[in-house]
Amino acid sequence: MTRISDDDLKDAFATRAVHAGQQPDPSTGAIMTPVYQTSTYVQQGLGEHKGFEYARTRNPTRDALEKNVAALEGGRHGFAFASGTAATDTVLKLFSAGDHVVAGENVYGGTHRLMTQVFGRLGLTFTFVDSRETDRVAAAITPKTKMVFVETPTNPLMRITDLTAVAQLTKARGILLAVDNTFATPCFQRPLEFGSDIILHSTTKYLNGHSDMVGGIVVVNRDDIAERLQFLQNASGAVPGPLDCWLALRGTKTLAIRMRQHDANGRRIAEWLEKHSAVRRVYFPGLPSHPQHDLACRQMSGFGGMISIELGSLERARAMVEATRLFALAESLGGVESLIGHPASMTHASVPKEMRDAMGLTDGLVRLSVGIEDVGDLMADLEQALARAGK
Ligand code: P1T
Repeated sequence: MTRISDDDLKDAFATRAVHAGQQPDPSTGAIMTPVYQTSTYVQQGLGEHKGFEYARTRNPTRDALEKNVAALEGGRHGFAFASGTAATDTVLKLFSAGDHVVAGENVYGGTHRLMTQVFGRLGLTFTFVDSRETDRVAAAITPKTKMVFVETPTNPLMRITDLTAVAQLTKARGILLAVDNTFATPCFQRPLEFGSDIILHSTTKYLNGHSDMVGGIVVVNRDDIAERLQFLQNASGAVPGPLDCWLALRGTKTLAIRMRQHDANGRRIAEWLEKHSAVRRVYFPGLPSHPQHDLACRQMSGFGGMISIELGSLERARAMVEATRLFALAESLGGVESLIGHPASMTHASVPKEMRDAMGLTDGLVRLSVGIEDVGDLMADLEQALARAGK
């Protein structure tokens, strides 16, 4: 199992981002971990090898990424997957038919679909709750519950779960707390420090940061969960290729500096949008007007570039997303380039409409992934697009 060393955990975040899990290549001294583009490894004799037998089971480029992200989260073990969805899929395979999971109602649409339309058919049961209210999480737990699964902040309504309070609840009941940390990244929030057990990421997003691969990762501290995840990673086989691992690893090296810029741009744009007469409501945990701003400040050290805005109607949302010039209309988030999306018809189309409406995930909601471009240019682009959307 790829367990990271104490040395990888002792440095500050930005140093870990560049160095943790990285060794010069033993055969050449190459400072960057090579793309070990191989499916298998020659063995010296029966049962004699260098720790690598077959690339579904282990690959040195993947090892380097797993150790790096584990260190960023302050965890001991990392397991990389072919997508964020494959990471979630593998976590759900820790459980068996009849087991119950309490999940935040505002998880990514694909996560909701995986839970209800794949694992639901296989006998896992799910209760979706508004995890802003710890009491609702507590009330949903039954003797069959094995895990609480939340995103915080959520995609796209930017709801915050109180990680300390929910971890107290799960620990007291001997069940697991899994946190999808894709939006905050370990740069701004490290859920293991608040008592969570399992951290998930779509590395497709901020960790890679350049919108040039799809991947996922799971980080844990507990050896028993790590052993089971390692078994599932190999047994189910949804592993990433070495080039995608390499791209994610190149991305994490600049995570600290990129997140600073996403955060600076995000705050400026959220404050400006809040005062804009064409915008009905802004969802951004960094705004003092966000109803959970104090909680966000307690468990996050920055807020990044994800902002959602309510425009009041599908027509206005459509007009805006079709009018931007720098913000590209696209699924996904977390890259250096700014994106704009319409959650109800894009990322969350697989969530039933009644559930979307009840949560406030309306047809008038527009989501921004603010990149690291010049903030003045981004604001000018949004200004002209909002003008096209009318009042
Ligand atoms: O797309 P994939 O790498 O499989 O990751 C799924 C996923 C998991 N968790 C969160 C919080 C996510 O946002 C995602 C993917 N989200 C998008 C594609 C999106 O545009 O929101």
